[in-house]
Amino acid sequence: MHKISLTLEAIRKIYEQPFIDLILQAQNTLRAHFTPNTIQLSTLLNIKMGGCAENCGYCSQSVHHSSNIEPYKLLTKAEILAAAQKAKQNGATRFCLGAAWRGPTHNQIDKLSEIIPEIKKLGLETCSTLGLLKPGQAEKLKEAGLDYYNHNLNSSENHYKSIVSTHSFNDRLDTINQVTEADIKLCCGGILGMGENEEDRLSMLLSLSKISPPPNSIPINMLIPIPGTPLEKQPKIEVLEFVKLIATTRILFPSAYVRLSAGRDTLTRTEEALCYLAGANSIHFGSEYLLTEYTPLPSAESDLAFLHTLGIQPESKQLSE
Ligand code: SAM
Ligand code: DTB
Ligand code: SF4
Repeated sequence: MHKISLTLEAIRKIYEQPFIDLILQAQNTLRAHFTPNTIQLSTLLNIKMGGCAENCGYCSQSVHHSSNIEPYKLLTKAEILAAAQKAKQNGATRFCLGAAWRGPTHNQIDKLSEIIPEIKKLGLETCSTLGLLKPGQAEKLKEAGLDYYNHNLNSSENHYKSIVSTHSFNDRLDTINQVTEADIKLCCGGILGMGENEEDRLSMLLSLSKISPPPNSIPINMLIPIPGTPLEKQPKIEVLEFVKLIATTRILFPSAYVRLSAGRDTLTRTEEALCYLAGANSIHFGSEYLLTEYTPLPSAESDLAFLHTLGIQPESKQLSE
């Protein structure tokens, strides 16, 4: 089938329509592709904290910045599996391993290849976010049974240059290509609120749409300005702009999970509900924080109670009924 390629103007037309029209279109799009009132719950585990050689301006785990985190080395298989078991008990369906690496070594890929099948045996989907991949590594992860690889574009190509200098937007696209060529499903999104303008945000969506096949999972993060990083003083993005970007993402990627990612704890529960109305259907859930203590999450109990109030069912419950 001939695929019509999107343009920035077409994306802007979606984004700039009246707010209520945008939200309605997004919610209708969601309903045409997913069961209404369901949400995916994904639990994150930071398997290696801090000491990263890259200089991403948003990240507390970079050696170039002076954030206050306590680094640790790669967790053991037993530690990782214990966290996966807890995630399963809490009701998560996906478990994502994050590591503060520029990219993994072959030895680290081998270690993770032993752990991934064990996580799958628990009945969880597996995801990992390990940084830039070297040739052959995506294939190895695929052989181990990895379902998803997270590697974000994070911003527009133009703005990304002013946020990171130790790797390029093209380096990220190269890893993304390796992931899709190895037939691993792609989780790829970005961060809003890093000083980019509206055009940068829409251009990031355009870049996402050019990936073939497009991401199955799209995390939309709100920048958490972390003390000690170059972006520590960035003002918070307007929540309505964030919501509009979620809705636009939903419309452009109808069958992808759109994840309300970093920054959820900075929203009121009412603002969070607006994100679900705008088509977000996935959250990080069930751990104390995302990757570092700078990004706390509500407790699993509090999240489940809130979703219950909205009549939104976790996907896992749906599946088991
Ligand atoms: N090192 C790997 C990489 O950069 O791809 C994986 C871990 S990295 C911490 C995963 C993602 O976390 C980044 O791509 C970025 O989108 C997000 N992230 C990091 N710091 C953040 C912050 N302060 N606020 C919002 N998102 C952040
Ligand atoms: C993604 O897009 N967001 C998650 C996940 N992928 C790995 C991580 C957000 C990290 C927030 C920074 C922190 O925890 O310090
Ligand atoms: Fe942080 Fe990942 Fe950048 Fe390393 S590569 S500084 S862990 S965002």
